[in-house]
Amino acid sequence: MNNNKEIILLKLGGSLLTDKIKPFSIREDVVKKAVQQVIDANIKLIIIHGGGSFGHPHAKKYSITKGLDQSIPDQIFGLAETHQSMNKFNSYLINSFLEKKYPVLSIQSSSIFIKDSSDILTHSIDIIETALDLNMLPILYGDIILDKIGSFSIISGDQIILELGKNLKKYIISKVIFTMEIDGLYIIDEIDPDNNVLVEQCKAGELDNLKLANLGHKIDVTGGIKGKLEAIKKICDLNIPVQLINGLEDKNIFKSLKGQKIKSSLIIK
Ligand code: IP8
Repeated sequence: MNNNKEIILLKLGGSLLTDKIKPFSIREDVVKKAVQQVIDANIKLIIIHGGGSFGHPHAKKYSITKGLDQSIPDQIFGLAETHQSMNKFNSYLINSFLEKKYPVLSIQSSSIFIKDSSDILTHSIDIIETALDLNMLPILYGDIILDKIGSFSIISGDQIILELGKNLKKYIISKVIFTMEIDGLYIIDEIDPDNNVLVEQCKAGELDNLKLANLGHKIDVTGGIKGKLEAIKKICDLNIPVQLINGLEDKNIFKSLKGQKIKSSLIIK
């Protein structure tokens, strides 16, 4: 690893690493390839992964995003179960790195972030930065988040990225990479509406006016592509470019981490 203060945040999408249609199923080959590419790139970064088929089914069943609701049977148990399910998924990823003798540190988002009404607070950025100083790769994940008003919700991987963008002090984020199952943002071709065109680059301010192609969706308690675009706009507001890439394409993650050209969507301020 290099020792400068620039880092990349890499979001490994839950729908990439798991089969979102089949609860609690890891796409082992995809995880293996992603891990190898991160190791090969050997740069300073933070990984944030989504919930996929581990987080979303429990969160949906117990309406965790809506907060405390006494009318939902066993909701607090469901809260605990949602967290533990994510923990299990995260452990799989952590072990995949450790098996390759690569130093990673699992950081539980529910232990370092808390909600104070609508604001998300953290006092634990030092832990992440100290791990980076030690050349450890911190891995965070979408999780439950407790709320000081005596409630709770879900913190998505995208929200975590935004909080890191706002709070990291010693490290400068040069880019955020979102890995997905498609090459980036697709819009409907004006002339041929049956055709979809990849947006190779655009400004965050233009996102609202794009006629996005409907490429289907799977259960997602944190807002799917709409929620993602809102997070991307806020990340770009911090002057951090966002690249959307296809994590299934051979060596894409490696190339993106190394700044090599690939088919993708780049969104800038
Ligand atoms: O997949 C959601 O994280 P995301 C995490 O990044 C849970 O939206 C627990 C559903």
